[in-house]
Amino acid sequence: MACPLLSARTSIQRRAFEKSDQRRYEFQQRRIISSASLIKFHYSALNHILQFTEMDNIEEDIRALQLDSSAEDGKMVVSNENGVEPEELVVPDNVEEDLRDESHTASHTEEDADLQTEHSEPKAVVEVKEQASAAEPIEDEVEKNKKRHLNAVFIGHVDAGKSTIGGQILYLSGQVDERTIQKYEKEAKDKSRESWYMAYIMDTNAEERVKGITVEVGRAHFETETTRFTILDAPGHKSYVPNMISGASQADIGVLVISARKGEFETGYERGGQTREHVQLAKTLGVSKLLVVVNKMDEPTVNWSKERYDEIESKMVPFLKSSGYNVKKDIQFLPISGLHGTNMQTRMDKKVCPWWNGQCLFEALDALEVPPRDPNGPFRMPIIDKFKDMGTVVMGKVESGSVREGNNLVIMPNKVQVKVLAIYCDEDKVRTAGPGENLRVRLSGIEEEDILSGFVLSSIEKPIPAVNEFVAQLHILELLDNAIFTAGYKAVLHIHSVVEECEIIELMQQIDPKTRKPMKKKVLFVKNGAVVICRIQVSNMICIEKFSDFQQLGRFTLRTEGKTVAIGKVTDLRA
Ligand SMILES: Nc1nc2c(ncn2[C@@H]2O[C@H](COP(=O)(O)OP(=O)(O)OP(=O)(O)O)[C@@H](O)[C@H]2O)c(=O)[nH]1
Ligand SMILES: [Mg+2]
Repeated sequence: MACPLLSARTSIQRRAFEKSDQRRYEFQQRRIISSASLIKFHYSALNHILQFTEMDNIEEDIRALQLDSSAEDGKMVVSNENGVEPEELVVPDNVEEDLRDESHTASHTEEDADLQTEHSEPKAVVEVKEQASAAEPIEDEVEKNKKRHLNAVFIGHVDAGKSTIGGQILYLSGQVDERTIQKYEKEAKDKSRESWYMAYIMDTNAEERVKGITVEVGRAHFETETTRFTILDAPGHKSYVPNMISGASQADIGVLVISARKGEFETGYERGGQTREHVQLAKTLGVSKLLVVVNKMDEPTVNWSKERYDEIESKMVPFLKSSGYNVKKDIQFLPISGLHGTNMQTRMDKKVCPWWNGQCLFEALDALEVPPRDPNGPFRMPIIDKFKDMGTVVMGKVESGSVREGNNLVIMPNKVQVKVLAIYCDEDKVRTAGPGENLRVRLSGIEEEDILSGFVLSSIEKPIPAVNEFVAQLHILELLDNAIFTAGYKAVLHIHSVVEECEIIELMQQIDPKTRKPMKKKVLFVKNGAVVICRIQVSNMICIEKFSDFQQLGRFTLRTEGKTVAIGKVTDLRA
């Protein structure tokens, strides 16, 4: 699989890049910028596996399993006789369904989906301010660890303004110069996409720029007072939901971007809109906090209207609750203009918006609190990609534990012992790194071709379990053509960086939605909305954890023909 991990670089370097081995080159560019880098993922494997078809509506009654933070919502305790731990499920709220505004003003149509999902050409990267390149100095560990690190995924319906906001953040934090902006303005104008110039900072593929749609997850870094952020700019178009899942599965927090423009909020929010689907997937994938950014407040149909802002907030709140978020604790709304950078780095002028007294985006991001991670847990780093560079280099986010240069680790599930030769965090070489960090780790003891994405770099003492069967509690969302869900059902399993075909082997127990207790009678099939405990098999060994042991590596989604059909959590592992 191609691995277009690209570091920010100058145009001269880009030309060199085009002639050289892409991955090797980019890896050598690690010191071009310090805090600024912009990287694009290429998840072509996902796109091979998944056939993108119409993304039909996902019913609003999805209730992510174990949506534990929705404290205001009712909860149900589910126990069963199969040794599965008692679990909590959220009782669905009634979600308002009155939004059926057909005035679809979004500028993208179905035809826009004809983008090829696989790009031979990797995402090019913005030319950001060049900084002196040092010869791989080892960062001072104390310096490096002073600020916490958070992965923030930008989600929301197509055209909501995610890439524009991402680009604006890089611009405001001084990582993109005026000259580059002017160049993008001209390029966007030439493509008759004048207003897209800010999004070009994140959307770096030619196809993306022509169509004005993000396809691959864009990645960039910036810092606030207290935090180093990695931005994961997810695509909003329904055809690229698998890429969004990959981005969200690496995230700690989410920025849900909603367009306030007349008709655009409505289109995203209605059934089948990605505002809904992204929220539901984000919760399932472990994104515990959401900043809901009401964007395009400058737009003439909005003009910083308090009524419009309040309308969006009042419609989103019940939906967010029903998706499992505790609106008081986990959700924060704020109005911005991504295009103009208003209320982003600094609070906005009262002249612009007299009624807003709250925080700006950077402040809100800074203040977000996420549960502390355990740096002393067993080491777990799901591998999202790999390449050769003076050894074998694997990329991924550390989900648990810490790693140090010289450590001996094991790659699971193939149980190959490896030694850590070097660790790169963002663009810097470091001696040690902890949970939450996005790393590239150079290893000896294994060949690149013996590693697949989805494998896990793991501690030797406590390696991650490898199984080809597990028991899971599943919530069926919406099956294709209202099909029934029974033993023999096949789907694509997404769990951390694993994408694997799977089959339901046995339905073990159904959970009664009324009593919220396991039903006594044998279950042969279930329909939409059911909660069921079942055995799932995959043909290749995969590395997963029980949800009760490790949430991030134990929650998953099932997709069929490009549509999310179920979400679940692993309750038991079978050898
Ligand atoms: N007026 C106005 N337009 C905006 C604002 N933010 C984004 N836009 C416009 O909305 C359009 C889509 O912006 P993008 O940033 O590409 O949207 P996106 O959410 O990244 O879209 P996908 O990646 O395809 O899902 C562009 O024309 C932007 O200029 C804003 O704050 N105000
Ligand atoms: Mg985008």
